[in-house]
Amino acid sequence: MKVYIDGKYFSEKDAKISVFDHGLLYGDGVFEGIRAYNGRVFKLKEHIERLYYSAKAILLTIPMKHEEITEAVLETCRQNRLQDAYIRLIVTRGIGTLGLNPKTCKRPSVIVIVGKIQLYPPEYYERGLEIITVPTVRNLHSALNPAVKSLNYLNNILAKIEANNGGCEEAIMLNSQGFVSECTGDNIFISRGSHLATPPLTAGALYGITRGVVIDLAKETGMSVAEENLTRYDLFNADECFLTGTGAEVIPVVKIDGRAIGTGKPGPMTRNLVKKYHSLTASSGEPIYGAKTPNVRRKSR
Ligand code: PXG
Repeated sequence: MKVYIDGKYFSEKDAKISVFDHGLLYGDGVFEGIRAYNGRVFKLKEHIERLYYSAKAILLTIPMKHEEITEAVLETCRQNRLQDAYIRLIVTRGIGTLGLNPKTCKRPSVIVIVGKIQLYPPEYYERGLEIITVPTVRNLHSALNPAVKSLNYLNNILAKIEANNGGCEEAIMLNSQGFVSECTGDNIFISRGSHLATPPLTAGALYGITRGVVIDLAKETGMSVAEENLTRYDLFNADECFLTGTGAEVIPVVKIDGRAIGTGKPGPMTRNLVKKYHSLTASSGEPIYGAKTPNVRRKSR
């Protein structure tokens, strides 16, 4: 695999960043996890916009225009002849001194790594996930706002370790008020009848791209959708529960903290959204290899 670093391509062996980069020294930087399906990058514009919003929040000036970053992502896919991929786009604060002041960092580095996707095993989609609430509380927005997709993921990593210690793949994180925020790398939804609910961003959720897509898809099916503060009690008594994320897509949850959710099996509403999400990823996105979609033809007129 070839890796993009600041305008050049390197082999995996030679793709290296300085030990003085504040991305390493302090987790000072931002990133995106993006996917390509069938030769098209799904929701690329949305991911790049979120990258710039994250960067703005931490006063990091990305040294490239939106279009240049878009092209770097597409060209890295081309260089690696990929049709389906997981794309990690990273902007680090850059090389500085050992002190934490970012003023010493001359220029942020832009990195694009592409790879094969690590999915949950297919049986989890069939049977559903069993997850638990963990003790590590989601970062306060007054400290490090969870809306910033920063390189500092220790909050989520600690929760993930606690989930693994409890024999689970994912963890539900609560905020300091005890409301549900999200999972370590996924947003969470519950349904009751034809109503779908997910925590608001103010509860400590990331503005998930998949979350946004699923909200739109659910509305199309005639469901009412609301961003609501949710408690564990609300989760336990939901008809259905599922998680959303670029990696996981839409995955059913069938047990939370030992309580079966609904029938204890993936429900019809979740299955329907999984199907609709798959058909959207298969039929839309930014073409990697040229103007083959109606979307691009429209632009060139
Ligand atoms: N919440 C958090 C904390 C995330 O990191 C999501 C929600 C879902 O957002 P999107 O935009 O992807 O729908 C994420 C993103 C991984 C991995 O390797 C997953 C994410 C981030 C980093 C790594 O599984 N999910």
